[in-house]
Amino acid sequence: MEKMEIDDIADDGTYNLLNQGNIHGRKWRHRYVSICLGLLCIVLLAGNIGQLVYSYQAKQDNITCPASTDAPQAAYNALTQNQNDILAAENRRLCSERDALSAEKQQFNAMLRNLTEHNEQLHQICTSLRIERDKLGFSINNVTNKINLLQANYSGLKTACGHIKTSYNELQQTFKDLQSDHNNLTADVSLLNTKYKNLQTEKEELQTRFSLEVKRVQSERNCSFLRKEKDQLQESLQMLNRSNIEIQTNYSLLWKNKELLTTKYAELTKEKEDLQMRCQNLINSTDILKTKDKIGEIPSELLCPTHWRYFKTKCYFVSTVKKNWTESRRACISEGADLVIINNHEEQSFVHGMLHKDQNAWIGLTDSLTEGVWMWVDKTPVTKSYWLPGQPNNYRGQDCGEMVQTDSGGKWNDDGCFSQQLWICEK
Ligand SMILES: [Ca+2]
Ligand SMILES: [Ca+2]
Ligand SMILES: [Ca+2]
Repeated sequence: MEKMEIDDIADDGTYNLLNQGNIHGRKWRHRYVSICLGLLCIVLLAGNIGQLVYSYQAKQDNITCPASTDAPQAAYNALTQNQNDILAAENRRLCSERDALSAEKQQFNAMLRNLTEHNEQLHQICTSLRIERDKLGFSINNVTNKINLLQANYSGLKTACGHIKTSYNELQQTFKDLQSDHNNLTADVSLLNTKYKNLQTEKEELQTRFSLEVKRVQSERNCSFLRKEKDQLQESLQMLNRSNIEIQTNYSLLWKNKELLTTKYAELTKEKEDLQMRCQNLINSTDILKTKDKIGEIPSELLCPTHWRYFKTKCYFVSTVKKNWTESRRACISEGADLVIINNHEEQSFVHGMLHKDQNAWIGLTDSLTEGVWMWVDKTPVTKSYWLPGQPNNYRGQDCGEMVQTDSGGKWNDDGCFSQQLWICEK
């Protein structure tokens, strides 16, 4: 469209210029032809006038010639007069026509001068127009070059426009693809959100399961620990059973020895009584009392080992380290003693008094052989007990006795045999 418009403008401009030149040329040609025709008419008219003038002079010459007779002469004269009148009239008419033609000639001459001047002006105008035409031709060339350049630019722009249209179509296609991708992605996002929520729910369920699993593992660990403790207890039980068998064997032997000794003791007692009876008569009762007083003054350090305390013919020891009941008893046996056996209230008070505040200690008391049947380590049953209220309760299988400090004095409690405690030996 732009090219067409430019072409139209260029063509119109050129066309107008050419048309204007043609119009001016035609007008000038018409004028030249009119002028020539006017001049030709003037020349013809001048010729006619000259002929008429010549004819008139010839007639004048003929009129002046003398006549020989009167009638014809009169008729001739009349006719001549008539003709002279006609000629005079004609002469006047021709003179007037001549004057008119002269005036017209002058007018034509004036017009010719004017036309000449106008012609010169027109020449000048034509020259200036030629110059302008050349300028316009140069301008037209420039414009043509510009038009060509613009056409080239237009072609380039058209090509670029085509590329842009192609790119636009491609971009539109890309946009459609992107829109489609966007829709797909939106659908994917919705799907992922749903999956995320499902995963959150699964995560919470797994966390719950994990907590339960952790608790289960902890329980298994506790069970494992308890199994180990149970195994240790079983081993200890087996060891105790073996010890029990050995002790029972020893007990049987000792029982036999005891019976023998009891028999011997009875015999010796009888001998002693006899001897006492004999001595009673022989020894002064005062000397006997003095001897007894001296024995009572003997310090306990001389009667018992170091760190042991003497009480009513027995030595007692409180450990400074802690062991379980079996190892505590083994330590006592290694010292030629055993865990303390409390035979009466005085001994209970004494043993309790050996402990400091907040101290507990193993004593020779157990129901490991028969649950609920408490016996001393020498297999003798418990006749007088000092249990805490509510004890023994066999909590988690407690089978070993301990001395416990309370505000109301020493009391007994059953505890787990593998607890680490101080211990009290007696020998
Ligand atoms: Ca005792
Ligand atoms: Ca028990
Ligand atoms: Ca208890």
